[in-house]
Amino acid sequence: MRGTLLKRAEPASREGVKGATFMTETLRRGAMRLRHRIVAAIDATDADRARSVAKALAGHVDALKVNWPLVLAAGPGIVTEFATSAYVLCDFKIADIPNTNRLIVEQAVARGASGVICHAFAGEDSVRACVEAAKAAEVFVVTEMSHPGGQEFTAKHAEEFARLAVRAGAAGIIAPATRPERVRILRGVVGDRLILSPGVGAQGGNPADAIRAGADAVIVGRALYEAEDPAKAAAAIAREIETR
Ligand code: 3DU
Repeated sequence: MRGTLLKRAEPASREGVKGATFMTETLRRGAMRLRHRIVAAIDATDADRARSVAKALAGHVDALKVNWPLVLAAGPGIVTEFATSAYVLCDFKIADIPNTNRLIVEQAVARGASGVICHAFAGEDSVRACVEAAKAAEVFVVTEMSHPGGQEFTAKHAEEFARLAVRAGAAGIIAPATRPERVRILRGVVGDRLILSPGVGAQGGNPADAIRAGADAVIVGRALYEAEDPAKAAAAIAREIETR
């Protein structure tokens, strides 16, 4: 996977789903294509602001990550809305028994998600349930979290979580841009699986350092959706990455 990212198949056209409440089952989701190496976390809780940020970022980022703040504010239809023109990564941090995980992933995918994020600590059966339910959509597994508290528990098990992700057939892992040295170690565990790294900007991580350490893309929230000019902010991050 890694190294051939730009050669991946184009995501299936989503033209046919405009205005639809659910995506049709026949639409095949494609793998994330990493041209800019930026995933935008749209955590704005004003739905109109979220929509305008998403629109401004078109052509500047590779995916839109949607988390509970926006889904609770705007409703799950926002996933379908964004999915008409973007790869939508549903960051629901899924961490339940296998049956509940399956139900959550099925709903996210039916709404248009091309990828979902789950936790590993619920166990391999729970992660496998996500991978099976996702079908053509991609599953990313959280390893070590990027905030200071991520060192209390997740860091101690991050390598195990990464190995579990590989065994379960996940597309990749989430690893902290705030600790590039940990990204480097986790890269050694996951081989060519994708690594997406949150923690850039507001949490203090540097995008170039994360990519240099082995991340395929950085996840950026506040530094984009709170920016006066989100497109300009994304372009500046892309430039930093290019000159790493
Ligand atoms: O700190 P930011 O505003 O750039 O947002 C980071 C996003 O990535 C946010 O949606 C958060 O929930 C998510 N995330 C982490 O920050 C750290 C993790 O370990 C996993 C996900």
